[in-house]
Amino acid sequence: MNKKHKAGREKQGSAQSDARASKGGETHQQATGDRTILTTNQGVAISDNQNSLKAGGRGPTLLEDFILREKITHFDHERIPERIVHARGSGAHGYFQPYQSMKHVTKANFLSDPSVQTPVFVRFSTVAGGAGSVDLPRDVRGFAVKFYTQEGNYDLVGNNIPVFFIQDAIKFPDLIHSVKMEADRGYPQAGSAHDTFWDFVSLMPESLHMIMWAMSDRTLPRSLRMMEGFGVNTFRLVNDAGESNFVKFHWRPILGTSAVTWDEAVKISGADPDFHRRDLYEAIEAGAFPEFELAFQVLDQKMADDYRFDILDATKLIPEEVVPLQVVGKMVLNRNPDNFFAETEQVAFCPSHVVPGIDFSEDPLLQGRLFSYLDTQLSRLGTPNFHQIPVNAPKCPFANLQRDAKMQMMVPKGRANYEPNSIDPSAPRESHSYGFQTTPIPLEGTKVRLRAESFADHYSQARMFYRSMSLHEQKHMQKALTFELGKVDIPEIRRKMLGHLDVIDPDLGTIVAEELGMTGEAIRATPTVPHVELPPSLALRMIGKYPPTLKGRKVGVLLAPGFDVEVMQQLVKAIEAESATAALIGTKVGGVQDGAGTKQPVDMALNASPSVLFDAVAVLAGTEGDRALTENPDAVTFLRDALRHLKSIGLSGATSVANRAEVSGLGVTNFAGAKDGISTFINFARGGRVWERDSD
Ligand code: HDD
Repeated sequence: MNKKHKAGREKQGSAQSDARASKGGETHQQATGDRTILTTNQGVAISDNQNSLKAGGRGPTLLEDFILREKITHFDHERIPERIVHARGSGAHGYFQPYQSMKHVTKANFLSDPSVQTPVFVRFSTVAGGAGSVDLPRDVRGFAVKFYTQEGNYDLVGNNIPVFFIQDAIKFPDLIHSVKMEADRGYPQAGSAHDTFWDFVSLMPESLHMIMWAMSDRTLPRSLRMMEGFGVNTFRLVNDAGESNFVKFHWRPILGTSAVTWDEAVKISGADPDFHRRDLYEAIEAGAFPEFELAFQVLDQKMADDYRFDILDATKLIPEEVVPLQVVGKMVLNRNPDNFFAETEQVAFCPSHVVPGIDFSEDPLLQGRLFSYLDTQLSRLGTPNFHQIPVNAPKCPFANLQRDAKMQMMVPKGRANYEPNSIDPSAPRESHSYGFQTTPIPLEGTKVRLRAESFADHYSQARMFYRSMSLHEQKHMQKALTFELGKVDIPEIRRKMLGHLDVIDPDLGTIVAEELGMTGEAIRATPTVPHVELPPSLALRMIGKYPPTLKGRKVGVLLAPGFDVEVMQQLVKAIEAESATAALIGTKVGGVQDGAGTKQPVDMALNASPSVLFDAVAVLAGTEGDRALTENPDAVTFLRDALRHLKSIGLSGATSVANRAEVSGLGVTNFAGAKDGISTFINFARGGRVWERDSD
């Protein structure tokens, strides 16, 4: 053996010496004391995890190396098929607790007793992108909640938008094929701005209402903690007396809703592709637990019959002004997953997971979903035993006579694996009193492939949504449509879309046509039924719906040499008093010298912290530091972008860089100049954006 290589081998081996395995009859647990010894999956202690088994130090690797083969084989199979939709997701544990008993409408135990906390696991997701895609494409967000109730698991698998693109599940594969990366070229990743998606939409007017939502600020959430959630489909609630009502489920974020602008989304995607995942994780780690209130819209059969639209049509919503929301309880997300794969990736949601007291409607989209999710878990997780994975397992006792299948973790005892049986009196039996009872709904009809006429109006609610928006929100929608259609190569598709927009709102159609340079080129769309004028619903807006707050938001404080440390301390205190976070940014991550010459620590470096990552910003500098910032393009862009994105901006000694960036106007506060400068800055920051500055 070559001497040099032998020496190398021994050096590495000696580093492991204290983790050596059993000697002289000791088990490896005994040998290690409190140290965990590395073993194979068969429990055999490993003596060397640095080198594979070779014929000589430089010789070929031997097939006999069962330790190498076990490790590599396991690694080779680490990935499982990603979800066909909603592949990119972030999860959290928490609990749900009702404010009051909802017994009068549902017998579901977890909604009946205000003293009961039900554990939950939540997974937020984007729809179109792969598991490794960025957090901020323009996309719908999934909002799926698994309630581990004492009567079994209940999954509320919703989105952050209350309506859906299609009415019948048979169109789902077409919709998803059209929005995902194109079949031949494999792009774009996680984006709807391409020909196949808009081709599909232009041919499927039922998607237009959802398109209005998708082009609104709802699809660019500032944080997963600041989104509303919706069950989308109509479900039923059933009480002890067997009375059933229809219900729409809503989630309301305690922090209110916030969105980023498209320009911010594009820049954040580069600066921090994990923006949402990080934000959720950090908030929970910091003890700022995200909270959401669950609310119901309950309708009896008569209200449903009288409603202008069919409650079985998932492309329609019921405005809060028509059926008010009843707030039912609160969900608190207070624990991050211990392991991303084991929990967030392996969690399996199915709308068919319901508990007594909750039942389905005949919504044809929901009916298809009841099949699809169970089916997809079989392909993703590979076995009908996916319910045994800890994140999926009920937390109440469960027992039946289903047996075997891949990855069976349980060891059932006895001979009785069928029912009825007389040989095991303790074997599980059905229970008429506790068991799930399907609501008896009389059905009649002819077997047909048909879309009900009551589903035919595709334009009225699309128009209502657009007309309900504030002017700022309408502008964002116009721009989104112009951007998305601008990325469509085939002019015919753009022209068809312009025709639909003309029906939804002629002004919207005109503006988008102008912006595309296609005035007068729309292909007329002819609705099958005339649309109706609906009153606007202000509850559909994001701007102004929730009280202004800085709670849960992040303020970026850029420090340059010579800054006034007292101002910094007062500012940080004021930010924290709002239950917001102050992020200290330095031109160098190693720290920045304050005015007294003391080096102060910072959280992050300017070149990795553009102002798009923050809800408001401040720049604190001494004379030298201010001068240096004027020469630093990152600092100038930091301020310019904050101005462009209508953020509250605070300045202390940073006059030159502010001048260089041409930063002035409402919401730009000089701490030295203004009386109560810091509180003025905070006041503007609470408002989210200084809309008055929107010159556009
Ligand atoms: Fe779906 C996943 C929400 C219609 C088929 N869907 C999935 C997830 C959410 C939704 C949040 C991710 C769950 C997770 O985090 O694991 N889907 C919706 C909503 C819909 C909807 C709100 C309309 C009301 N979905 C829908 C239809 C079908 C599917 C019509 C098929 C007929 N959805 C699936 C799926 C997925 C899924 C393929 C992929 C991964 C999974 O189920 O577990 O089965």
